[in-house]
Parts: sequence; structure tokens; C-alpha cells
Amino acid sequence: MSDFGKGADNAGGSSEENIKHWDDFYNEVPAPANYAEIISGVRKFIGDAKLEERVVVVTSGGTMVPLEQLTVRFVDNFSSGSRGAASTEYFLEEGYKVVFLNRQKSIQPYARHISSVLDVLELDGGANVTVKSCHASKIQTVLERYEKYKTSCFAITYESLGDYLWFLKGVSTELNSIGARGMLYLAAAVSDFYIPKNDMPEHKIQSDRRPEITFSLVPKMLRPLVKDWAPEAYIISFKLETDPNILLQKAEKALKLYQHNMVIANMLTTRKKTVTAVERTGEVMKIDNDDEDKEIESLIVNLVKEKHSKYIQENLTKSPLP
Ligand code: 9Z3
Repeated sequence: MSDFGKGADNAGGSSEENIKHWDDFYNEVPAPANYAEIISGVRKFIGDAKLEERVVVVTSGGTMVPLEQLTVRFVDNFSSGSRGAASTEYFLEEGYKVVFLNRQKSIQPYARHISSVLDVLELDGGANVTVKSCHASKIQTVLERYEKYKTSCFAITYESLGDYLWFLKGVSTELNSIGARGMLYLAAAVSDFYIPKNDMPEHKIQSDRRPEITFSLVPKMLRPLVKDWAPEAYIISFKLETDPNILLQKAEKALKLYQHNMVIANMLTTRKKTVTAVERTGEVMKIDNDDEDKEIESLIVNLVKEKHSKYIQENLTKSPLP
């Protein structure tokens, strides 16, 4: 439990006064059915990391918020999962172990380079299935990279906001066991709104009248994440806006409020070309990608790896290894 009292937990502006405490959210939303099994797998995966190895938790994809208990309709946050999948590959190549917390059916590392099986395979003489020769060398390169790194990646899938937040809490608590060598890279697009179970109709909303849907505000989970779950880790959140005039100020406000290590600010329309990283130290770093053969995630991962190295060094000086 953090040192913030329940009343002040969500402090930071009058607009946040109506937000529930995060404990109430977890009491109200059931954990995913496979939660205990997944978290014990994560514990082993992180526990097996060698002393010199780093682990990053990459979150990826949008969260789904159901409108009905027997869900036919839902609202979704925009994210294809491209940022998370590409970043995962670059982290693996930089020697990180990766816990990839991703939305079901979102873009996947390595698989993203290969088009649909129906495009790459063909019936050879009517009996055997073979890879079309024009795709063979690319598929071979991707498979080689996948084989090399697959044991360094632990994938968890979620669909709803509730499942995402349960896994985030469990995984980040496990990550804290390796201290400063852990990093959280929160690229998932997480809903700010949800409907508590008691306010949600059981059955499909009928269309004989205009629906009245009232959302509640989701507690700001970055607060307990930084204070209680993974206080030792290097924590990076992403800030997504559509209005360029508020982007940087929102990023700076988040850093001030939650006291984590970095916010990477991006605009919906230009997110693949330019992002701005703001560190808690006040340093502002613009990353532009003008090279069509490069992905911006390779530049982002280079930068955050460098900052993470510095953070590990600083923490070693604070409490050197025995
Ligand atoms: C991001 O800003 C990601 O960069 C994108 C990536 C979702 C834009 P794609 O998956 O897109 O490559 O298609 N993620 C964070 C979005 C978010 O929900 N941030 C919250 C906010 O902005 C704070 S945690 O308030």
C-alpha cells in the first residue's frame, strides 16, 4: 500500500476527485481465469534472468471495455500493436529478456514481417504445400531471428481492460524483484473509462430506445505502479494525443504527477515519424525518423537502453552489490 491516503490517492486536479481507489477497482473486477498460472510463469522467467541480464515488460495494443456483461458491444482504444511488436524485436536484439503483454490478435513480433499464409504458400503439383520462391529468403531470415530469440520472450495476451490491469499489476510486482535491471515500456493504449459491473446491463442493449451509457473513470494505475508495485524499475509511459498544442504539457504533467522516469509523447498521425522523449530530469529529446528503411522503434529502443544503463549505474552506486 502506498503512503498516499485513500482520499488523496488520485490527487492531481479536481477532475480526478471522482476516481475510485485502485484497490476498489481490483476488488470489483475479477482476475483473469489463468492469472495465477501466468504469474507463476512470469516469476520463473524473470527469476531465471542472469545477474547481468535486463528484463523489459512491453505492453502493446488497445484495451477493450465491455458495455454488457454478456458482451456483444464494447469500446476499444486505438492501437494496432505495431509499436509494441517492433520494440520487442529491438529489445531482444539488444539482449533484453521481454515480457510481451499484448492484446489478442494485435500485431506480433516477427510474424509481422510475413504476409498471410494464403499469399506465401502454394500447392506444388496439387499434393505438397511449399513456400513460394519469391518469399522463401525473407521467411528464412525471419524464422532464424525468431528461433534465436524465442526463449527470451514471454508472451501474455489480454483482451479487456480488466485483464490488462490485473496482468500489469502482477507482472510489475514480479519485475521489482530484479531491481533497477527491470524496465516497464507502457506502449499499450489503455482506456480511461469503463463501466463498473453493477452499472452494466447483463444482456445485450436493445435498440428500441436511445441508449444511455455512463462511464466511470479508471483509477490512474501509474500511481501504485511507481509507488508500490515496481518502485525499483525504470518506468516509461507513452502519451498519445491528437492535438499538438497540448502534447508536451500533458507529458510533463504526467511525469510530475507520477514521478516515473520517462514519458514518450506521440501524435496519432505522426507516431511512426516523430516522438519526443521527456525524462524526469527535465531533458527533452526529439526523435525523428527520416530514413524509410528504418523503424522509429529502433531509435527509441537505442535511447531508452542508454538511459536505462545510466539508471542501473546510478542505482548500483546507491546500493552496490555485496
Ligand atoms: C502510445 O502512445 C503508442 O505509441 C501508440 C502506438 C498506441 C500510439 P500502434 O500500436 O500505436 O503502433 O498502432 N501508447 C500509449 C497510449 C495511451 O493510452 N497512453 C495514456 C495516455 O495517453 C497514458 S498510459 O493518457
